[in-house]
Amino acid sequence: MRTNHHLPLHELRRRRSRRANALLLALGATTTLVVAGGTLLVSIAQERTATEQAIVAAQARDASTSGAEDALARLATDPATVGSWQVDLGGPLADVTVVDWGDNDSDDDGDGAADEADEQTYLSVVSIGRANELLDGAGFALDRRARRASSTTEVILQRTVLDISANQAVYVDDANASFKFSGSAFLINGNDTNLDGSAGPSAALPGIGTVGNPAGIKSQLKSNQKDKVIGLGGNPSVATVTDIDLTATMDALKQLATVEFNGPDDSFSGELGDLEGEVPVVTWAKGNLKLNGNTSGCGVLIVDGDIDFNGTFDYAGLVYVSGAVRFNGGGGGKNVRGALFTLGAVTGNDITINGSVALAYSSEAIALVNTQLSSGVQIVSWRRR
Ligand SMILES: [Ca+2]
Ligand SMILES: [Ca+2]
Repeated sequence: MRTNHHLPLHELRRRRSRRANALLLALGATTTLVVAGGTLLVSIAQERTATEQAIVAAQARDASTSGAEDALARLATDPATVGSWQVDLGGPLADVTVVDWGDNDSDDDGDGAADEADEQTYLSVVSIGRANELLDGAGFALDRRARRASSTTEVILQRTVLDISANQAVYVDDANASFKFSGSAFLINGNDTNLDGSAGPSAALPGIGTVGNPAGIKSQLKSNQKDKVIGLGGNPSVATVTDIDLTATMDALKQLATVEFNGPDDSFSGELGDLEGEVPVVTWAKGNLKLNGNTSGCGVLIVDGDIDFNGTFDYAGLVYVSGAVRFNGGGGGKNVRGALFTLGAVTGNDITINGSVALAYSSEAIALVNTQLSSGVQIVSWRRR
């Protein structure tokens, strides 16, 4: 029987060494397992931290957006809204501040001057959303919560400032415009007329105004029609007025449209704004428009094409037409208080006036439109960080 005692010394050492190595290997495996388990736990914890942080960051962003939306809602109700307030979103909070650039002693557009004319129509909203943050009594953040986040939304707004004026009751962009005046039941009136038909406070304007020599338009009125165009300068009241960039004016007003017809040919009867309640709207027809039946309204009516007034029409405000204007006979009276502007038709008569048509300059109607439609704000920019 062979025992270790019979082994040479060097062989004995070699065997012991091999056993020790095996033991070390076993120990090493255990250590690796322990380390791997530890890494896994740390990794899970880190992942949870990241998830929680992402949730909190998202809550802060949502809060900052909600705060800005709250400011817009308040401005829609009361355009004079300024100041600071807090919106509580059931945990997350938003600190909202609305500043009127025209009135804050600050050079908000960075042009070197504070509160100058350029800044007068602008507002800014800053909404700082915070999630999981403790605040002290003075509103300062306390550094106690493990995870917290804040996010800022900045919105720049511009007030709508509408300053439409009229220099006549009916403006024709072309002194060579062809009219078709039928009968003598119409009245184009440059004398200021209130909505109730009484005399208004402003000075009389021409009934028809055009760019260039008005003789061509005057000559199209028969003798029994000359006193159907009244206002500044006697009968017929047709005069040269300041050239208007009608296309640019119409393009600017289209931005405010809340009622749209998509063209190329639309028909409508009903209300375009609330005439009775004096609530104006901007209507934009992107093609030809036929108004049939009973139509009434208040505001601005823009037509990129020809307009046919077929039924009864009762309107306070401004009518802009890029094509022909046809007040067709029959179907009841057509009544516009405010002003009417046309570029003229591509072919055929530019303006047809047939039947009971009353077109009167009305400073009251124009002021109503300017005031009521100037109360809105438009978003110039919106960013969140
Ligand atoms: Ca300012
Ligand atoms: Ca400035």
